[in-house]
Amino acid sequence: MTIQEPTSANLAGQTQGNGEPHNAEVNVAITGAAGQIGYSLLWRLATGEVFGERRVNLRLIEVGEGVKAAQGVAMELLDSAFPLLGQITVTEDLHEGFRDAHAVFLVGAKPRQKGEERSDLLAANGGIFGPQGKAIGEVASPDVRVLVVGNPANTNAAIVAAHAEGIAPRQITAMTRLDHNRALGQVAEKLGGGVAELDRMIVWGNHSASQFPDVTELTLKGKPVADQLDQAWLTEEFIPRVAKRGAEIIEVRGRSSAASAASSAVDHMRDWFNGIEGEWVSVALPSDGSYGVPEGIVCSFPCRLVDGQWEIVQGLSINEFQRERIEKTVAELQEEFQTVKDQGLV
Ligand code: NAX
Repeated sequence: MTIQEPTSANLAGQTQGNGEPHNAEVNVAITGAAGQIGYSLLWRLATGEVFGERRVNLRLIEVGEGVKAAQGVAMELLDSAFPLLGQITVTEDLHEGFRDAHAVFLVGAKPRQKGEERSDLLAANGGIFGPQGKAIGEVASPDVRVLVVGNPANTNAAIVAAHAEGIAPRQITAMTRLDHNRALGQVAEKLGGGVAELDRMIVWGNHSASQFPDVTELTLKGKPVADQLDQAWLTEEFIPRVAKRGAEIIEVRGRSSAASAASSAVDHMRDWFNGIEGEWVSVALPSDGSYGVPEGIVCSFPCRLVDGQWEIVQGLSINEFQRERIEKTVAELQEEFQTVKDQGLV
């Protein structure tokens, strides 16, 4: 299939100051489009929920048997008759998929096989995310926003950042918004409030069991709530539950989280394109050394949006409990980073 060129690609994602987008269409690439997250995500992207009133051209990037399945997904998208849905492209070719892309969701990844070491998994994914990063650098729109969902998401994003020449590190992120949303859900249930009344939740570190969901700065209707949450509940229930929620979902549902993952990916990209006033969300991005996290590793931080770019919230005082938890998850990220460095992937 051919791809229609965008009318004003470089202005995508920018607004006129009144919240209205300049340009009429946006090119969106999704790898792993035939997977279960893709099956939920694509419908949300086609509605206008993320990119507003712009025409959405979807590039569904798949491999192997996934290509035929993605063609079926494309047929269903067509059958949904979305007024804002433009061209749908199904491809295995990274250059075709990423050409002039303004938003990229890297969802497809190689899952860990039985008996496989963590280093094997990192190497296998390096073989996927390195070439994807390179192709993004070569053909995507210069203002492209990239969200890595496929696991191990943080280190996969570090590999993308190392290969995406000409793309600023801050344009490449990994998803910890699902962990953030899971943490909000747990606290809202505990306190009996709505998630919309909560702000300043933080997830630090890796999208893995070592992550640190942190309520130290959390507010409910603008007022701090840490004092209302007892330490035993936080350390024995809340933190492990959020960190291992993925495994809990598999145990109960029989399959991994897909709709909640897609929903969080939508939240991440919608906020990035449209802005969020003053709010904090958790975003994994290449560290600039903030909070002692070594530069280059992709770590989840509290972030807010300033002029369309994620900025790490600065100046938080970190107590001993937080320091210990942050160091633990950062140590895991450093180890992963070192492994892919030794493999020549970053
Ligand atoms: P599925 O196995 O349902 O789908 C994955 C799809 O990716 C398949 O259709 C496969 O053909 C395709 N694929 C594999 N390699 C590819 C490549 N090189 N290029 C393009 N497509 C490729 O998995 P799904 O449940 O959709 O999950 C996708 C990924 O998200 C997994 O790595 C999973 O671990 C990860 N997750 C990350 C989360 C996060 O918060 N960061 C949460 C949800 C999810 O677990």
